[in-house]
Amino acid sequence: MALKAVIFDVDGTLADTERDGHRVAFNAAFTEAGLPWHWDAALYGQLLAVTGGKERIRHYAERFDPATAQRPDFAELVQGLHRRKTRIYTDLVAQGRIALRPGVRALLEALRAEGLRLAIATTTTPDNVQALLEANLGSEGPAWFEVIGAGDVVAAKKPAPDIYAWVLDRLDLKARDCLAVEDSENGLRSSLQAGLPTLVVVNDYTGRQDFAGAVAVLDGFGEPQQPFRVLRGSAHGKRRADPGLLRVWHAEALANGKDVLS
Ligand code: XBP
Ligand code: MG
Repeated sequence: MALKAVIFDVDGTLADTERDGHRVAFNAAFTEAGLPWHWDAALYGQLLAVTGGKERIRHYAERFDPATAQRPDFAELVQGLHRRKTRIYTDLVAQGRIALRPGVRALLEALRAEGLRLAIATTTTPDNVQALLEANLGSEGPAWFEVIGAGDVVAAKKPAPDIYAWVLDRLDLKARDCLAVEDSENGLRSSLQAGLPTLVVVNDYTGRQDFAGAVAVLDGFGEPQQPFRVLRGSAHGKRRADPGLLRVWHAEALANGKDVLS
C-alpha cells in the first residue's frame, strides 16, 4: 500500500508555537481583561493536557478561580478572551515571531515535489493556521495543504480521533494510505484511534510523554547541519526526515499492523 498523503499536526509539530506564542497571547488577553491570571511556562506545560484554547481557559478557571468560573457571564467571558487571544496570536505570528521548526520547510517542499498530498489536522483555530503558514511559506502557503481540519469543525478535540476522521473523509483516503505527524501524546492518541500510522517529533513540552504505537519518535526533523536523534524505532541510517524515509516508516507501520486499527 503506497503512501499517498501526509497529515501534519500544527502546534508543536510544524512550529514551536506554545510557550512563546499561544501562552504569551493568552496572558496578554487575561491582562487586558483585568484578570489576575498568569500562565508561566511550567504551568502552561501542565495545562497543555487540555487541548483547545477555550477548553484550556475553562479548565483553568474551574480549577484555580472558581468564583470567576461561576459568574453568570462566564461562557461569554471565555469566548471574548479567546477571540482576543486569537487576534493577539495571529498578530504575533504575522510579525514573524514564530518560525517553522528546522527541517519542516525542506520536508514539505520535498513531499510536494514527489506529488504526495498534504493535509493538516489540528485543534487550533483556523485563523492561527492561516497566519502561521502565510508568515512562513508566503501567501500561497495555506494552499500547499489540500485539506485543513482545524478547531471547532469537530466537537470532540484531540485525543478524540474526530479531526483525523474529518480530514480523511475530505481527502477521500483510507487511514492506511496516509502517515500522520504529531508531537504529543494527545495527538498520537487521536491519530492512532483514527487508524493512522504515526511519526512523532517531540519538543521540550512533550519529550517525556508516552508514545507507544508510534512508528518512530524523533527529537526533530533534522537538517544537514542539525541531524535528528532517534528516540524510538529506526531511521535506517538517515539523519533527516525526507519522503523516502516517511515511505519506509509508513510501510513498517502497516507491516506491524497491530499498532494501527485499519
Ligand atoms: C494544540 C492546542 C491548541 C493551542 C491553542 O493542540 O491544543 O489549543 O494550544 O490554540 P494540537 P487555540 O497540537 O494537539 O492540535 O487557542 O486556537 O485552541
Ligand atoms: Mg501538537
